Amino acid sequence: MTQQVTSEEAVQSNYNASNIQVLEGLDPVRKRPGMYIGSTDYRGLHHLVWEIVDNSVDEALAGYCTTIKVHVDKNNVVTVSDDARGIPTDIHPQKLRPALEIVMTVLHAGGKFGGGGYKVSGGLHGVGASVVNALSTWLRVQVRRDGKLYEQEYRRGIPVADMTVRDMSEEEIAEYPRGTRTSWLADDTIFDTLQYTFEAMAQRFRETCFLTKALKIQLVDDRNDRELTFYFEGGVMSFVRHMNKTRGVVQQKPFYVQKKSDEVEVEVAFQYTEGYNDSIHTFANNINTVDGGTHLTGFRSALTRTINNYARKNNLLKEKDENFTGDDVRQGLTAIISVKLADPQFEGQTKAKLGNANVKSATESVVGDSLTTWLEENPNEARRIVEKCSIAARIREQQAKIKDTIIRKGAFDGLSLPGKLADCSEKDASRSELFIVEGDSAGGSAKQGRDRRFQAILPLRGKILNVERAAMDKMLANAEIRALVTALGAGIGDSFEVAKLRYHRIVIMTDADVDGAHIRTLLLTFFFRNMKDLVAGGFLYIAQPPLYLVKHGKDRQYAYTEPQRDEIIKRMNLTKQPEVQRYKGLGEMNSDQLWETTMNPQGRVLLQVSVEDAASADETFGMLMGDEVPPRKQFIITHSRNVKNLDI
Ligand code: 0RA
Repeated sequence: MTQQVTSEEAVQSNYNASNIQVLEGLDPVRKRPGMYIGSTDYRGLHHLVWEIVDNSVDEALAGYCTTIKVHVDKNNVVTVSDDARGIPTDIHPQKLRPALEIVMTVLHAGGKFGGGGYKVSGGLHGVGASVVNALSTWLRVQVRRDGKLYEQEYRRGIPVADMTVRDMSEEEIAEYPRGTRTSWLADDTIFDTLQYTFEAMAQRFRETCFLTKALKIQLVDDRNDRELTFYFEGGVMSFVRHMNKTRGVVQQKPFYVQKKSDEVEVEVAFQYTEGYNDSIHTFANNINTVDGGTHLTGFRSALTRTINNYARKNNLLKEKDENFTGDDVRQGLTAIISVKLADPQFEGQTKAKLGNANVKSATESVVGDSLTTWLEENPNEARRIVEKCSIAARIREQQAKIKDTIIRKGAFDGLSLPGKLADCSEKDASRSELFIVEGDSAGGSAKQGRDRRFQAILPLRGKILNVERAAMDKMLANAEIRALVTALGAGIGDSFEVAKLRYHRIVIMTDADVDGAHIRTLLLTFFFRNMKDLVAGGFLYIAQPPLYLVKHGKDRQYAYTEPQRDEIIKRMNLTKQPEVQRYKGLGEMNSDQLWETTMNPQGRVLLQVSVEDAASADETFGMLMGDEVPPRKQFIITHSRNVKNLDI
């Protein structure tokens, strides 16, 4: 006997009213599926499976589910069944419909029934079964609990009829007593393809089972008679072994810990390989946090600290030796860091970075404590790990030396002058100037406007420099910087020789905007770090293009500051309103104006950059490279001196 279950109101008002409501509810999903599942290609199609399976995995995380079965039939109908508590079927007190129907037909209804545990939020995760329902030609959901079988079917998200309930037979109870079973056919008017990929599903479920220790997932594919079952007693330790299957390992047995600290469940495994790269994967509530976050930070700091402590204590690092760096201890490391917590905060553009601050200390203390003990208890493994770190440290030191020698030997010697340098005809360096100009267009104006007898122009593409802003060592590989070093002709680093400089006035000429300031800062830093004597010798200058042009009839005057502009206007015999032009970039000036205002030694303003001593310069530039603006401004004011009308 099948019985229709609805509230009295729902029975009285027939199905139409609620149909309309449902239609409105899931309409946005069918209109813009990409917003809910990312795309409508094969990835979006698989997202439907992840969505339904993840709901069952949530039950496993809460301790109510041991087995999930995923079945794909010959017609691309997917069935996911679990042995969990079953989606609630009782009547929702406000909506007066069965909870099951609400879960399946109302957007984001899932969380409202959440029985605590480690529910996730944000991103594309947990958009709910209703999204799958909306994007399916048909879907059937069945809940078995307490000897009863509840069922409802939908077409494109709309119920075909009210939920039914009946008693199960003895056989049915014996076969499948408890849980939720969902079958659906994805809508081929929405998706480009209905072809599920066995490998993609296997990979996803394998990973899910690594991360959910007690969970078994069975994957059955009727299309090609394939079947796989995943279950890993070792949790993330099995994950690490799996990743290292094809790698040579330094450690026999992976390090493993699972422990709760400050309401955060921390599970970590790692194993060193013979390789040189690290392979560290992090998860929060089973979500792959590809951009890392607080769990990764906590792990890294515990690893570095604990290995250094162990090596010192056991005299494997001698007094004269420096500590291992983070890079040293991570070389060849394969690691899984998995945390579970009640309210994960996902940050960043792709919401793939864990932000909860307490997770750092939780991970750090769990890993720090257990690794300290583990190293004591496994002296052979510990010795091999420290040896591996020592090799990494030695390689690092040697590479630094090699780099140094290459630079000293003059990697830049013998290179012909860069193609984009517009050199001057003067050969006497003391009479020659080099303008380093931001951008090709400003470079063009400067080339036209200059006095080619003694002024050379080197245009640099600013963007490229800007990207490399953080990494000084990378700058040496940068084509723009190499051009600069060759143009100057005096070497770099320890081998830099002022006597070889091809120009005695090196002028940085950038736009008066934020980008220009960035590039200027970067170039200043570069010179301080790699050509200190050039700065100390007073060879470096900053051009000062005017900020304003004040026009009044035939009278044209340039102002370099705001007060100067006002002063100029005040002094004019005004017969009408003067016209004030604000220059935003060098490109706004034609070549004659650029010459007249900025490059012509008769009348231009140059700021000479000087440093008291090279040591403090580097420190200052550390600060300059920070994101704070005030110190940067201050530097330029205190360490620059106005040099007007340099005589040539
Ligand atoms: C919240 C509460 C309860 C069960 C579920 C969620 C649940 C959801 C899904 C989704 C797929 N399989 C599921 N199994 C269970 C039950 C609360 C109770 O009545 O004990």
